[in-house]
Amino acid sequence: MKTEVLKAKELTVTTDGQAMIEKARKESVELVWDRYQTQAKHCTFCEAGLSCRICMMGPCRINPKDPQGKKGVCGADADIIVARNFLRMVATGAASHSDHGRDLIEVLKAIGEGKTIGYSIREPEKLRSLAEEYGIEYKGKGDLEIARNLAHLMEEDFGTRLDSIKMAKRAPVKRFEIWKKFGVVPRGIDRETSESLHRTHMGVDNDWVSLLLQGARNALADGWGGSMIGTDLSDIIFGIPTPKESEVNLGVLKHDEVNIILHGHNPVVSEMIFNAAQNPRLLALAKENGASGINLAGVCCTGNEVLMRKGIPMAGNHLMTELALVTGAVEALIVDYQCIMPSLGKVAQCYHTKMFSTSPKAKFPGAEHVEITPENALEKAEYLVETAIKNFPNRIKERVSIPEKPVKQLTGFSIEAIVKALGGTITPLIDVIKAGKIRGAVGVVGCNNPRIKHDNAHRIIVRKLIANDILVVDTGCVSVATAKDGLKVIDAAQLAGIGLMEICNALGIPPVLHMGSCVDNSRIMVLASALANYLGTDISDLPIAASAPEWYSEKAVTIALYAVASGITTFLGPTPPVTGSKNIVEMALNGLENVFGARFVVEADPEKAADLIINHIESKRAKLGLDSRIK
Ligand code: BF8
Ligand code: SF4
Repeated sequence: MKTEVLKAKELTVTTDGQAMIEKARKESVELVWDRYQTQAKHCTFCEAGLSCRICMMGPCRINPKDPQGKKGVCGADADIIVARNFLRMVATGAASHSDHGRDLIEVLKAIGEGKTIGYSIREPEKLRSLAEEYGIEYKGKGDLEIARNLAHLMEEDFGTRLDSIKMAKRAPVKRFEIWKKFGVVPRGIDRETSESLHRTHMGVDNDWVSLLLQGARNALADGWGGSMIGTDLSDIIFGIPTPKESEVNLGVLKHDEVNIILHGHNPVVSEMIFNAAQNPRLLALAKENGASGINLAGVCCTGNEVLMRKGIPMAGNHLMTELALVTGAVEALIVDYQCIMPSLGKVAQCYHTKMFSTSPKAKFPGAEHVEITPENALEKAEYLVETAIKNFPNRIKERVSIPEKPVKQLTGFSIEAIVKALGGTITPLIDVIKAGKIRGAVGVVGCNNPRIKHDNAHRIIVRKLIANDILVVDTGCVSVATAKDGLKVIDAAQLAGIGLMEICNALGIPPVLHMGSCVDNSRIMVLASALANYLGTDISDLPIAASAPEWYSEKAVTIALYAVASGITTFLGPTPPVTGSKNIVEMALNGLENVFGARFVVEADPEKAADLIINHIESKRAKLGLDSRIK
């Protein structure tokens, strides 16, 4: 099929991205946008959520307006089909984050049992505070014993037979009561995902409301369970992030060093690569091979994890992953799991780049598989770094192009770091919100999507929010977009409204605070709970919102749903595949307000979306009796 070649400027707003798209075109390297174009017109049934391939009486696709064809073979109508499809998306997203959390429990357990030399307990105080939360008698016990006990109880959280997973109790009392009232308190983390799959088998749950409520429970099991465990254990094992300077964009790659890109989501592998890259033997080997050093750079959420804790520079986000290899300057791409396009092995083969997969759960065409476990991690990490070094002489100098200079960024704003910047309590943050200097806060989160001009919506929305005195916290791929736009330096306060500018300058923080990877959206939940508890209210009363302007992933669906179920109204760019059910659309856009005190808003135009978010924040302020700019 012949397709129109779109100009690089129409595909991405980033200049490093544009340069590499043009280079890829010249070198005949196929990219995500090329494949997107060859997809022809999207199936309207699938886009509306009206196609079902759950069983082999089908597959079915239905048209609710057609009197002959408005039901599937089993009799499922639009509401049932859309709700089942949606619930399966939520379950997949929850499974992804939660399985990531489980891998960290396994590392914690291996530390406790003395089975690993690479990993250790970096934050004993946080370990003890988690132990206390889980009811472990920790006094007089050593770190390793506490680690074993905590790992065991967290494993229980995945399959618990209790009424609630442990960390759901972190929510404000009023919120927990709402969850109880609607029967969505998450029980076991795996149990909810498993039950969602059960309910969506043909002939099980055929009530769209009931299916959606299970979606909320499954999503909450992720946000207040699997993801939260992932975040807290990463902090305990690898350190609580603290503010640190770093850099971003493809300019972080170096002409004279061995460049290794870390991609995926779980810091378990990348932290070991970091350790291996400090090894004097390997540094000497790099010199022997003509390189002046070993340069690690991250992409996507693994990138966020090592950026937050180690200050490792960030090469790019989801749609920049192929382009990072197009520089021709990457010796090794080391991946764990999630959001790793299966095209990457092919792109790597267009250059000298070697791609390595490391998780038994995630293998890729064109990649060498080097399985990393808690027991062998350091040794295998050293092998990977060594292989990358030995690949340096294979770099084809004439094909190397590293576009532009990197942009500076200040990163590492864990809750602990934010509280510290505030002087030890959240009181000053509450005070400036009450005084109206900061109008509220918005978590801008999520992905890139080739359906939308890369990073364009992120930039427009975030710039407009800060200009209107709204503090932005970001995670995931958005955080790369805002950093590249220069919004994560203290000087960016100049782009903020007068009130936010004053606060940023006084505290020495940027107007956009990086809170980490996508599992770290759990940090936003904990912060929102702390604010609500301080005010003796519920999360849904706060002048806050969430926004996912360019989302693509099932994980983003789960995050958006747990945000709404936690009381945070969420603004989406791309429309989820639910438009085939009028009932579900009505529920998502309005009805949920009566259930969770929050709802979804869908607005593809970033300017309009920003206005809607600002209006939402101001109306929440008015309801709290604070001054409001609503006209
Ligand atoms: O988990 S933001 S594209 S990399 S899904 Fe993926 Fe989306 Fe990026 Fe991180 Ni989150
Ligand atoms: Fe068709 Fe029903 Fe089977 Fe879905 S579950 S494929 S609607 S028969």
